[in-house]
Amino acid sequence: MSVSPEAFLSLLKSVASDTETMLGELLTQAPIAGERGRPARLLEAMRYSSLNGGKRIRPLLVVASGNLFGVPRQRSLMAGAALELIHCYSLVHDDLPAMDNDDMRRGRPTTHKAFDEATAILAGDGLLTLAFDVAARPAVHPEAEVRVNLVGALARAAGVGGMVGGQLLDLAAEGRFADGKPRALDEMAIGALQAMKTGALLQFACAAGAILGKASVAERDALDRYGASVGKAFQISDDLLDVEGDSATLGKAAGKDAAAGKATLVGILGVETAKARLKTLVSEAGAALAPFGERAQTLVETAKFIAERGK
Ligand code: GRG
Repeated sequence: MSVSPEAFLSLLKSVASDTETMLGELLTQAPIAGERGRPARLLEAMRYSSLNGGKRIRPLLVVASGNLFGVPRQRSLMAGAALELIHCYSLVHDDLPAMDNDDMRRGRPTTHKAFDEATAILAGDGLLTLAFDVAARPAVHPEAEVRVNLVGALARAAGVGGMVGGQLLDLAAEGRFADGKPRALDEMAIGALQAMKTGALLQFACAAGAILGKASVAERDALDRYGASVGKAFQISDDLLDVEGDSATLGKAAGKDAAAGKATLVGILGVETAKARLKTLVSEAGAALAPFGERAQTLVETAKFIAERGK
């Protein structure tokens, strides 16, 4: 049975709303066991950076991949919330003057603009560390071994060999650590950089359902292949939005990649070829899910949504 676009959007909405509730509950003013206190300004900046915004695509991928293995929704949502905390931290730090220097995100001032740079750095640090606290909680899975697998995979996706490493490669390609002149990367190098910077967290989202559902190696591999295609599709569609989107709809500055001389696949391939590549990636994502048959229809729709999204 296929999932209609309307049913997909309604699921995305419900996951986004449940994620919002869960993040709100995780970010309460009252300290929890083991904490000494939660400074109000820091907590306010963490809430500002993670609530009331975001499509919550990553939690949706955790829920949808978990559904393949009958993972209870609340467990997937908790793992998804941990992942979303890391995603939100990365946006706060990425927007800082030392990185992308952006004033607007999700249609409102970035965290360092709404607060100040030091508070934004600490809010990002707070979100990052809270993510691992959340991922390690028994509410994610009653078995400690499963939680350890999840936490390890999350750390590797987010860290030096994943998102953080990819961010450094991106800044290096802009010439930040040398003469300030952008480096011309070839298609392979761009692909490798993007697989780390944005692909790793998306791929983790798909792996998370398999980890929580104690999937077989073959099932895990299938979701890895799906996640890799979705990660590439996400990046191309993000690059296309930077070229074709307008700042008002995006809720952030458009046209920044070209202005910074950033190497993107859209820049190398051209808009039309990039759009054709996007279509190929969506069908590759669907093909990777073949072992799951009809049960994977939500993930098929998610790949389409990611490729066609307007912001
Ligand atoms: C600072 C360690 C560090 C890493 C930053 C992911 C990243 C690395 C920076 C984000 C910059 C950026 C705009 C990358 C393009 C892909 C991306 C992550 C877009 C935003 O993700 P969405 O569309 O955002 O899921 P929402 O707002 O819906 O959550």
